[in-house]
Amino acid sequence: MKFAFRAGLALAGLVLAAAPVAAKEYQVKMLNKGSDGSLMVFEPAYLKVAPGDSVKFLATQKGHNAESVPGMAPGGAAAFKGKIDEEITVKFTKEGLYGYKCLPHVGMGMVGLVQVGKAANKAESTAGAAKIPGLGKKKMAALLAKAR
Ligand SMILES: [Cu+2]
Repeated sequence: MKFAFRAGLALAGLVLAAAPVAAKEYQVKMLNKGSDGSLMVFEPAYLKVAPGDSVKFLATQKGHNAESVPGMAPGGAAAFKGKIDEEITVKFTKEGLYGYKCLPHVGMGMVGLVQVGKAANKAESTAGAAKIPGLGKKKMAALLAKAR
């Protein structure tokens, strides 16, 4: 019995070791106040992930959503749009940059950027970011500067 259990564990270990690199799930908090004191933020606002990874947007504080910024995604990637206070998980399969925003607070700078693999669509994303209103535009430009 004991031996069978150990053998089972060893087998499970082998299966895990043989599997391809497992896709990861990252978390982004939607906050009224970030850890640096700035108001209305996604944290972390910039994330670099691998194709196949997911990001879960957590309604850590109330009154926010996460949705794609038009023009800020690689060609063929589906747009996403969470409702207010809705926790959505987005799986990113196509390489490139994905800009997103909180609809009520985009003008206050509540934007974020996910880089999936290489930043191949940086020029297009920069054009899309230029149409973001208010402080969101400035914040997104700073996030895009991290993408290379
Ligand atoms: Cu918000």
